Amino acid sequence: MITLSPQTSKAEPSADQLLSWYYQMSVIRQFELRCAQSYQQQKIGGFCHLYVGQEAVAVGSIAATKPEDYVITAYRDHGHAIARGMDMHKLFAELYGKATGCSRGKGGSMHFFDKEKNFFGGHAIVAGHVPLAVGLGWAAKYRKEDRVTLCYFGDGAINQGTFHEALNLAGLHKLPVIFFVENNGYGMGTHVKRASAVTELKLRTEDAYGIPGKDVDGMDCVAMYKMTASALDYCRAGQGSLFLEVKTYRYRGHSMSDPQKYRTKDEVSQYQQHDPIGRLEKRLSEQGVLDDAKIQKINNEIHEQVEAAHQQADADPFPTSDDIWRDVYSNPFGPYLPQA
Ligand SMILES: Cc1ncc(C[n+]2csc(CCOP(=O)(O)OP(=O)(O)O)c2C)c(N)n1
Ligand SMILES: [Mg+2]
Repeated sequence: MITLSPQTSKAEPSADQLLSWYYQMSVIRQFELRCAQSYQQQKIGGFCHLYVGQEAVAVGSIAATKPEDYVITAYRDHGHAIARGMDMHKLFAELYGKATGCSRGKGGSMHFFDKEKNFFGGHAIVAGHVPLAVGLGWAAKYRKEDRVTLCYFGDGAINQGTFHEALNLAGLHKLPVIFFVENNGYGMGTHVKRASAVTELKLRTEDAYGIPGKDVDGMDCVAMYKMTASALDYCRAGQGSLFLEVKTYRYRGHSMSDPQKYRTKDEVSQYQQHDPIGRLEKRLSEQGVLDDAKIQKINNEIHEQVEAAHQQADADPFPTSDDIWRDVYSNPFGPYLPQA
């Protein structure tokens, strides 16, 4: 029986914390809207999956981490990267294929990466990174380091074989990993009900792998923060892994070319009534922390930052043809490898 209660584990966040989360979610929203524009202007090549609507998931959960904790996610990775504190200029540069990009322009939208921030990507293959998260968890436990791995993936990932193999190992070895399934209702255009035999996703790991599951409102960054803080305590106490079903929703298409015939506009607008940014804006306005003028000022400031980062990236150079041979292999754990 685990004690994991988002209500009781942590003190209420302060007004400053809430304001900072409001700010971060708004940065992600504006970054994504600029991406949509840049994509239409053909500045971004390849796939591009926007995080609009899901901002509270990354912001609330990552706010509860320590810098030493590891973060790893799938291809819808812009929000997690920003919440982890990655530099927007380097992100735009990566999207535009520039040499100054966080992955030197060779990864693109789905492969953001920042070793300094312990952000381990950005992975394009559905559920392909879940075993990597287990590897990160194993490394932390083996080296007796106080690090928890936060691993994010979509509802489409949990029917993949790799997911089940990885969770079995995490459960068996009681690894310090929090698995977040960002259940936004759809894998591309297929509703969860048409893809999963058991649609209450939080139930799927306890009996199978000994990993308790909980659900959390992913449209509420405070709920995300509290649940994650509780889960981090659980992992840091050596109790093993947790599986969190995050109820969320994406407002935009799956990727940039999605006619969205699988859902109605009405469905989208119903979820938008619970918009994570709007909800927090209301709460902070009721507390007297925000008013119309402050909201306008914050949004203008963010707009300027996003535009400056985009313009800088736009003016940056592309990699040279010689760069194609660089960074093909790397050894990120150099000092830890056994000595010959
Ligand atoms: C192994 C694998 N199969 C298929 C794809 C194609 N694909 C890309 S995204 C996606 C849907 C995944 O949906 P979900 O996990 O719910 O994530 P979301 O897009 O909702 O964030 C699919 C099938 C892929 N990238 N990798
Ligand atoms: Mg999904």
